[in-house]
Amino acid sequence: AEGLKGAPAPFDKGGVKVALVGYISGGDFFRAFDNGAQRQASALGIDLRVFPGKEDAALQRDQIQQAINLGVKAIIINHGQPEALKDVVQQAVDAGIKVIAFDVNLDNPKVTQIEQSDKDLAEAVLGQALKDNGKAFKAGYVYVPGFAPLDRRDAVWSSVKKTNPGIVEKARWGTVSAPVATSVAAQANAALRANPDITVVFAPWDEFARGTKLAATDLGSGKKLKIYSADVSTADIAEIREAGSPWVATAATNPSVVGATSVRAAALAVAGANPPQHIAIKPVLITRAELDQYDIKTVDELASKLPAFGRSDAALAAWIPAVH
Ligand code: SR1
Repeated sequence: AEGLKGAPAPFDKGGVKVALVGYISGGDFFRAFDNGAQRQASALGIDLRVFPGKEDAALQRDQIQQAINLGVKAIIINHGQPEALKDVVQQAVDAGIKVIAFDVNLDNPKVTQIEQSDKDLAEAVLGQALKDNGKAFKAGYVYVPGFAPLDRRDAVWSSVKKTNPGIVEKARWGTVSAPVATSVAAQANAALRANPDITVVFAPWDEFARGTKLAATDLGSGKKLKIYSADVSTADIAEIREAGSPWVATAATNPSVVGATSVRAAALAVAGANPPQHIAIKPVLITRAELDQYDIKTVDELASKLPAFGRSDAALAAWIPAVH
């Protein structure tokens, strides 16, 4: 293994084992997160062991156990069900392993928690929805409780409805069953058919938005509907910019930046440099109008146009090579 010149132990010798244990298997967000994590790990000479999730809490516990047995120095946990993980995470902590949790609240003072400032994210995109549609409209909402980012975004949706009693939530749907977009499309089809007066849908995961768009297009109701989401990928940008697309705005971080930041936080912890206990990566608002105005076709072009989207200043150190 190649060591990293000028880096603190154990990175000076290289081959530091770190595990990345996921919960959700599909979708652009999680693919890009893993790519960013892998790029940052390679730059640090980390031997990253990736355990893909299958939306199976028992499997995820087992994978954390496997990572402990492998002798990893750190474990990054990407989503999951807190109650199924807390004791096995405590075992890792007791074994001296550093734990970084992205979007799953493990409620453990020894664990660094990372999130995408979900409150800001939901406020930004719902602010755009109010700007576009006024303060009174019939809405659809896509939600699955029990996932930290969705619950934080849900708190903002509840508060926006409370402040604007003219917003009426006519239907609610959502599932994390893979493939998510296809499963959501079937639900959205029924909900939109039963509630033809819905004009706005808040779909705060890009897979939710993609499924809802699919249903609206099938029903021919795309023209009178506007979809507001979270997340962005190159495929999402194409869907948002498609002629007549109902998907008009999203608020997002760059998921590969979030993956890279998670690995940097793990590296700092392993080097004894104590990363902050809570790291929040700031999202940006992305509207179809702006994508069209600057003719942005890819996530890389978005990062060049909006530097705040292309990087995070969290968990940096002089010895950690930057990845873009
Ligand atoms: C089921 S949770 C899905 C969300 O996780 C990440 O936070 C992404 O932003 C996605 O929206």
